[in-house]
Amino acid sequence: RDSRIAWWRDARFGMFIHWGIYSLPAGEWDGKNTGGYAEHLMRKAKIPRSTYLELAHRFNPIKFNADKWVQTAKYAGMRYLIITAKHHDGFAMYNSQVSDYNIVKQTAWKHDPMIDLAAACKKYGIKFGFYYSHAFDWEHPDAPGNDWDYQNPGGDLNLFGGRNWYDLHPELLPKAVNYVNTKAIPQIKELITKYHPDILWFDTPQKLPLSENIRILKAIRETDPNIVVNGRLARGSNDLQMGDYKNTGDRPAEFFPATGDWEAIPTTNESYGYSKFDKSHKPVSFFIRLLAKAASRGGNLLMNIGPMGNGEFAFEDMAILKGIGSWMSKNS
Ligand code: JFZ
Repeated sequence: RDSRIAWWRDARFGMFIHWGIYSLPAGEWDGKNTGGYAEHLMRKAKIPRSTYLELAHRFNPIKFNADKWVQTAKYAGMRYLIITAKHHDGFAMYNSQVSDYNIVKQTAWKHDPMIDLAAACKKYGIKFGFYYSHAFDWEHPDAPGNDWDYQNPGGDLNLFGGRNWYDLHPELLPKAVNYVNTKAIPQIKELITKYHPDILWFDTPQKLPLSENIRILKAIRETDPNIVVNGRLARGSNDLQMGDYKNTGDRPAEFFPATGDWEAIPTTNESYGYSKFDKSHKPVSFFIRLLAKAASRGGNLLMNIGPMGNGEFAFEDMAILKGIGSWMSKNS
């Protein structure tokens, strides 16, 4: 583990990117602000899978430029980059052979941005990796989370006892196992073998039983034992996490210190995915202080930005990144 995580310990500062077909409506559905996390649009508005797919048909980020994204991260002093390969909506933002529910098959753009980003990161010496929502998947009929198209556990309705559905209703377990076997594990293996990521980032593990999370970790280690894995792969709370390091903080712009290797994930405003309504961006000085605090306590900062549906970084995010970058060039 020490040799696996060495680069990550040195890196200190990374860019987190939440980008998906939800970036296009940018928090708006039926003329209303869905509020909170814009990447949760489908769940918040209870959008049927077939309607949600229409967003993909319209997704055409012609302004996307991998070199620009990575150069901006580099200028800000960031040394690793993690982007959503699949968020909770279940939509693969890369060319997946495992599922047709992907950016190349379903969008007007028909392009795989992860090939470009992996290449750009290599070119600029930035470590590269993926966020993959292994537990929550609102597309797959057997996965936890979607209780509007399906009667699946783990969603908002308190179906099957809510949070601990797998303890109360073990008869539902085979469905989740089927999702993990047919989508999650094959896609994770596909991401590893196709793009050779340095790090994989998982989330909301409490939606699956620990046994499934462990099976996923085993599959990763068997495919490539050198990949760094974050703590949210298994178990939700801060004390009980698996993987190579812990994640802290339950509110986007905050963190609390932990012991050992840890990482906080502040976002520039209060949403991870781009929201046209959320203008609560923190000033540059906030992030510079946070960076110093994290470094002094032995942690990493993975700062999130939400690019827009056209493929460009939002103006507010650019201003923050440039501000951090100019401070970096004066002070290091
Ligand atoms: C999750 C996601 O649901 C969200 O969309 C985003 O990707 C974020 C990085 O992770 O949200 C969380 C997960 C865990 C906590 C809070 C929000 N937590 O531990 O309090």
